[in-house]
Amino acid sequence: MKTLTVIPTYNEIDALPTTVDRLRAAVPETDVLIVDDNSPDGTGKLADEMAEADEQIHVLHRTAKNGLGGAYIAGFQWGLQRDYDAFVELDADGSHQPEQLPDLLAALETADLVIGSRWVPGGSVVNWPLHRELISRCGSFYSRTMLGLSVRDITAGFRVFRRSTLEEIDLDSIESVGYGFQVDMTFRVARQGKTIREVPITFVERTLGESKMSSGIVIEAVTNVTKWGLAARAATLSRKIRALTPAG
Ligand SMILES: Nc1nc2c(ncn2[C@@H]2O[C@H](COP(=O)(O)OP(=O)(O)OP(=O)(O)O)[C@@H](O)[C@H]2O)c(=O)[nH]1
Ligand SMILES: [Mg+2]
Repeated sequence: MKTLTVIPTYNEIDALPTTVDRLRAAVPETDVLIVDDNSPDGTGKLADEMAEADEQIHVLHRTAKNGLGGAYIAGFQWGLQRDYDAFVELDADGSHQPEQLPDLLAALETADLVIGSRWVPGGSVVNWPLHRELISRCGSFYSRTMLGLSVRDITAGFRVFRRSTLEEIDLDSIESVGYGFQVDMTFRVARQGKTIREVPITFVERTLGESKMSSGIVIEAVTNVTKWGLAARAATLSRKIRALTPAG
C-alpha cells in the first residue's frame, strides 16, 4: 500500500525535524507531504531543505495561514492527483507518536478510516492540562450525541484514510478550518456507511513550539456540530412526514 503522510505546519521549526525523523524511522516506506502556510519562523524553508535531502519528502507552500482543515484538504488533493492508496494525518508538534502509525496502518486493512484514539481503552494523554482534556472529552461527547456517531475521539487528528474514502468526499465543500474539520470528515465517512475503527494511542502534549488552539476554533466546532446535527434531524423528520403523507 503506497502511503502519503500529510503534516500541516504553522511555526513548527523546532518540532518538525524530530517528528519527520521519527516518522521516517518508524515507517520508512511512507512518503511525506509538509503543508506549510508561509510560517513566519521559516518552517517552510526548513521543509524545503528537508525535501532536498530526502526524495520521499515533499512540500506544499500556501500563501497564508488558512487553518488546519484547509491545509489537509490541499494535501489530500495533492496526493489524490498521484497514486497513493492511503493518506495519514499527523501533527508536526510531537503529540502523535509516529511509532504507533504501524498499528493504525494495520487496522486500515479492515476499515475505511482509522482514528488514533485517546478515549478508548488503552488510549491515553500525557502532560495534557485538565482543561484541555475536558474540552476534548466534552467536545467528543457533544458531537457523538448530536451527530449520532459511536466514535469516542471524534476530534482526533492522528488518522488514516483509504484513498477510496477520500475520493467519495467532496473535499471542496468542507468548511471547517479548525478541528471541526476532523468532526466533519468523521461524520461524512460515517454517513457513507463506511467502517471506522479506533485504535488506542498515547497523545503527548507538545514540548516545542506553541499551540494554535483558540477559543475561535472551539466555537467554530460547536456551532458547526449543532448546525449539522439539527439539519440531519430535520431531514429525518421530513422523510418521516413524507412517508406518512398519502401520495397525490
Ligand atoms: N498549515 C497549517 N498548519 C496548521 C495551522 N494551524 C495548525 N496547524 C498545524 O496543525 C497541527 C496541529 O496544530 P496544534 O497547534 O498542535 O493544534 P492542536 O494539536 O489542536 O493543539 P495543541 O494540542 O495545543 O497542540 C500542527 O502541526 C500545527 O502546526 C494552519 O493554519 N495551517
Ligand atoms: Mg497539537
